[in-house]
Amino acid sequence: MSQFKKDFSKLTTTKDGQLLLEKAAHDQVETVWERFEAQQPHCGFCEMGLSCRICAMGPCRIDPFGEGPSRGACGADADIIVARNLGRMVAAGAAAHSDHGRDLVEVLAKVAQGKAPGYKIGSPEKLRTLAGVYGLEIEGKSDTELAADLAHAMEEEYGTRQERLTMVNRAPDPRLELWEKLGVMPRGVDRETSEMMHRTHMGVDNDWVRLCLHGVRNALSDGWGGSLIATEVSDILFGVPKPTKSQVNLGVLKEDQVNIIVHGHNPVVSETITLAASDPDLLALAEQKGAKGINLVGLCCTGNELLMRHGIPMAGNHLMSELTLVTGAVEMMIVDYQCIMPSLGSVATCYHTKMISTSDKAGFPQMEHREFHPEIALDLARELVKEAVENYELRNPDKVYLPVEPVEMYGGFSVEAILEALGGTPTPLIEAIKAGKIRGAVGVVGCNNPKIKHDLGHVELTKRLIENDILVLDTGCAAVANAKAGLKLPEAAELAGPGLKEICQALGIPPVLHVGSCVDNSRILVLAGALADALGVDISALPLAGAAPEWYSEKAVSIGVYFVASGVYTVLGVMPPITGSMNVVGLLTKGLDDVIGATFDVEPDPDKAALLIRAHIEKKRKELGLDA
Ligand code: CUV
Ligand code: SF4
Repeated sequence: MSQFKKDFSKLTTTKDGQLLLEKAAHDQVETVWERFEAQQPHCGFCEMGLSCRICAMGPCRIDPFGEGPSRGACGADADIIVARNLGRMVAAGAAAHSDHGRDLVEVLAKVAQGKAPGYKIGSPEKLRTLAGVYGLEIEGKSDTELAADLAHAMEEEYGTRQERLTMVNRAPDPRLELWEKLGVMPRGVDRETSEMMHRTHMGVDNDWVRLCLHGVRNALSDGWGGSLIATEVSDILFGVPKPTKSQVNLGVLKEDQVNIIVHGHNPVVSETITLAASDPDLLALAEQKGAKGINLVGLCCTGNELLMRHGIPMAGNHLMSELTLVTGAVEMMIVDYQCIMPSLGSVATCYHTKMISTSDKAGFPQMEHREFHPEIALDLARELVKEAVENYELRNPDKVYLPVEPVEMYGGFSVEAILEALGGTPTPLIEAIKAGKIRGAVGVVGCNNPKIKHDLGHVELTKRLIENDILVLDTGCAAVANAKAGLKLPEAAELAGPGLKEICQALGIPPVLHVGSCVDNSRILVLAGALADALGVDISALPLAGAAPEWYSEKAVSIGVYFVASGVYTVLGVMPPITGSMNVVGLLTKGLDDVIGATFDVEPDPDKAALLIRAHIEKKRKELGLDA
């Protein structure tokens, strides 16, 4: 038995994680931590970004110690190789978010054509707001006519014809001018990703600075493009999130109910499953099978989407996904795409759990593929829920282990909801910041990564920030970590510094606001833009920061880059594979400040990361003359 199996408290801070890891060992289920350990030591060239396998003259690698080769077969040096690798990470991340956005636009178009039963315009108000953003003729148009026009305009955003994305106009004017001046204004969502793949082909862009700048443009096409479209269209179809009570951790699974987990990112699938799970016929069938009900819960970002809009409980974040199955209490897991470990199907074979994949672009070993299309989604959702209910009989009670009670939480803080809590305008927030009651705000975002003790990075950093009167907005797996730690309850204001505590208590909100899924980081951009506009400054002048303490995914790289490119200083908890080029490291951690008004830092220790962020926020306050 390997070393780590003896002390699970070294791997995760969470009680449910530790207890389920023990059960996984007992059930002989292999987890991500075990496979991660088997990968040690990692390849040093790859860790530093110094290996290249872009073409068939390679693979090549550069010797960081200067004794071996300093160039690949084509002549690329360390700077070129590192910048190309980083650029391709941005491209993959931007593609993932933006393709998710496209899928939603397609549903919107089908709703307009009456070809998507089971979907509707959930927020006609937001539809009209967005139609306004795109300058569409609104007068006298029905919702479906407007939806058709908006879907068409958004499809154009993905293409080649535009000189700049329309969505980008929501950024403050000084930012737009800066992007224009630097030549990083995103033109088309797919175009920037496609151009990145082109530029990084052998023999195209071999200027590492230009490659990094295109990385900026590519990431902006995600943050202010694909991701923002994903968020806004989700709101149009499924409603704008409002503060909602919910519960989190493995305790949300119920011993006496049919448990269905939705996992992945796109609410297109999980929303129809939500409808089907409350179907009276299926509830009656569940009762017939001896279950007290149908319990739908979420995992990762599709879970965040449901939590934000319907208060559907959340089983856990990224590193908990295998362990949810180890409870032995899951009748069915339905996945769409992104962050779904290919190991899940094999974990499920130890239990009775049915595993269902649903996206034409995402297949997995040992899962049954049942493809969702808007035309048939509702029928398919009903069929799947029925099969889950029927599977309840096959559950083996001896294998069920649900050792924890769920933690209460609040989610649903869309920008609209935050503004509403403030009385309709950002003014009270700005006043609180000016008065120093709130020193600033930080977006804590991103994944889990076995390189960091599970949830430690998120929770410790968040606690240090709120203690020091810094408001935290979080998304993705960070948001789930903070919720599990009890930080998303109004009572958590007790853990905040005196100023933040006063504000939270007056408004009845937690000091850590759940803003949504990863594509909803675009909500943080929009809010930052609104604050900057209200103060008449650029985003980079605001006492704001971003943090991705436990990031793992290429999507997180794109997020980090568009945060920085939007003027938000960002601290990463995991080092990206760039240390092979001190030029690239220098640009990202220092040089960008002069160019774009923000930089990256890397700091795995959450206490130290909090100090870096606090120093940055105090500096920005001083520059704004706030504490004179
Ligand atoms: Ni999109 S991208 S592990 S599920 S936050 Fe979670 Fe969130 Fe990272 Fe993935
Ligand atoms: Fe090697 Fe250049 Fe080909 Fe990369 S692109 S594999 S460095 S020859």
